[in-house]
Amino acid sequence: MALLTAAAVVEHTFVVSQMNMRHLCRDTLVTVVNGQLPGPVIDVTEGDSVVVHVVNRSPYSITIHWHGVKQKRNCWTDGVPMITQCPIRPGNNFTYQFNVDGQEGTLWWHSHVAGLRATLHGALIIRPRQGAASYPFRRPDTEIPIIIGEWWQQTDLVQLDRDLAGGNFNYSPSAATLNGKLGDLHYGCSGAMEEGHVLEVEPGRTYLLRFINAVLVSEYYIKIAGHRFTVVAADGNYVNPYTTDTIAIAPGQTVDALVVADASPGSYYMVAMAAQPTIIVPPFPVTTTRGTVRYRSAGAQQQPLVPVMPDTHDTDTSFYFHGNLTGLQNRQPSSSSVPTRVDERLLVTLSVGSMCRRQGQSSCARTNAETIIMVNLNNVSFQLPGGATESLLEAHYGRGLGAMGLVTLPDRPPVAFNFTDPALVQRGPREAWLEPTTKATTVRRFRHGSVVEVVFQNTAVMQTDSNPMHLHGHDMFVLAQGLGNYDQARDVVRYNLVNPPVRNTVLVPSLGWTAIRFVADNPGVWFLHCHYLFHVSVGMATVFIVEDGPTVGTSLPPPPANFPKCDGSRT
Ligand SMILES: *[C@@H]1O[C@H](CO)[C@@H](O)[C@H](O)[C@H]1NC(C)=O
Ligand SMILES: *[C@@H]1O[C@H](CO)[C@@H](O)[C@H](O)[C@H]1NC(C)=O
Ligand SMILES: *[C@@H]1O[C@H](CO)[C@@H](O)[C@H](O)[C@H]1NC(C)=O
Ligand SMILES: *[C@@H]1O[C@H](CO)[C@@H](O)[C@H](O)[C@H]1NC(C)=O
Ligand SMILES: [Cu+2]
Repeated sequence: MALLTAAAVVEHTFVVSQMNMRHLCRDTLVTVVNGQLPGPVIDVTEGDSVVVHVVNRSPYSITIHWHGVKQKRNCWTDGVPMITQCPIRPGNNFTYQFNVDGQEGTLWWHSHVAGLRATLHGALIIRPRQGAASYPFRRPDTEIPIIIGEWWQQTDLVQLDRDLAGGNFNYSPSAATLNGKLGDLHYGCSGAMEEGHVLEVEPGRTYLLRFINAVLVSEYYIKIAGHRFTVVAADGNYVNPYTTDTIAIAPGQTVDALVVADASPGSYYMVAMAAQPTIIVPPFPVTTTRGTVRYRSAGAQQQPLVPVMPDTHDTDTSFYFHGNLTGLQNRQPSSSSVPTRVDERLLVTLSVGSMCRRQGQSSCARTNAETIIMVNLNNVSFQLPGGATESLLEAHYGRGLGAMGLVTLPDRPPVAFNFTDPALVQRGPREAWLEPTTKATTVRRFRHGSVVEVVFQNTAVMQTDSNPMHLHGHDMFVLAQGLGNYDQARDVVRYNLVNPPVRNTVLVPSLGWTAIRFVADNPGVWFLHCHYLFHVSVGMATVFIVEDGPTVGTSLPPPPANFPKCDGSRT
């Protein structure tokens, strides 16, 4: 025993409270951890245990989700309200305790309650146990997390979620941010520009930038004038080095990239710009933020060089960025090859439909006053079980899920239509032509150890959105992506079964599809959802239940002490 390197226990206290922050010359009440935005960085080494005491001094019930942490046999600390736990009520506290075994790279943490993750988030960095010299790429001189965020001053972010669920989509962020800074494209008070994020560099040095997209609503493109990125990891999994001048990153995703300070000493803007689908309903402002990469030796007065950004509606840049990533084999701490046997195959459409506003009414006038727009998976829009007194996970582990009124997620769309036919993207009175959809608490059960293949198929119903789909508790092999309708006979030969990238959030391209595989070997109740708030709030989600295996070591242990109790209210 004494020969083993002792793994550390890394302990944090997160006090969640509200405070005023001033941007765009206006005070806005925000909910933050320890008075910081972004919140504290959790910096650990592979194999460590993490203990976070969350003390809730905000007026909201909250949970914290450790995004990308696999939580092996520890679904209890996954932090999804009413799915894995009852939320922590105002004035209460709960201690999350988990290990980071077999994972390295950039992950993050965020609140999983409504829109609060816009301000309740931070980086979670897992370093290799053998130190930075063991990175499978040139050792960086400096490492910097860079969180792309959004500044919302229009609304209470919990109310925003209720408004979305009620059919009011007329909200948008006021600005984008880099590490909480809006940058000099925005005015603060008395004509002064907002402060931007500054990265000071020394000529010739190498920087590892750990990008995290923590926004609620958009993919982003990132560029630094005069510099190139070498992408070395994504979602906490190494990739074969890929050199590009533009990074594409969707909400929920992380990208680690090396930047060498090899330009002539000066100042260069780092720009993050929202990438939008070609047709977006309702229209949405493009948020752009910029910071500066400044060489220490350069004169301070110099006007920074501006990068040429892709067009906002250029979806190809995102498609090619994702298509060019390949996984670095034999390096993940728990490296595994793609399973070739498939036990379960699902084709899941990500689409839009409508429902009568009045509960229980099956038909109604197709007008905004009477119908409401919902998004769905295979034509079922997800809702949490009503009036539950415990989370799905507690019910699953305890008295069973029988009373929860669950419905099985269909394995295929009920109606095969020409999913990506652009004729389905219509303008005008939207409700009038949307097909009805239904709401239910959908789940799909998997036997322990099953190999699951899911093809996510976007549709052209109403819009041309991409969808970043995030699976909790498991990483996914991203086998292939394509445009148009998925066709198994044609597309299966394009699968990368050799070195696919491994991610926890896969981007399903605009008017296209993405095929993934994962091994359902982590017992528990795992949320699968789109990472756009405007989609997850109106039903683009489901739950994957992974059953216990045959042994104690493959089963979920009992819940931790002091697990929060429900008070009957939703959140
Ligand atoms: C956490 O809650 C317990 C039980 O209510 C209480 O005794 C304790 O003081 C609280 N801790 C903090 C740091 O608020
Ligand atoms: C990789 O990127 C290049 C340049 O953008 C593009 O032409 C190519 O099709 C991409 N490859 C894949 C497999 O997406
Ligand atoms: C689907 O729609 C596209 C675009 O209109 C069309 O080119 C294609 O032939 C259609 N496919 C089928 C199977 O009808
Ligand atoms: C979705 O389900 C509703 C209600 O069962 C049905 O009327 C509608 O035609 C379905 N639409 C699609 C695209 O499957
Ligand atoms: Cu979505």
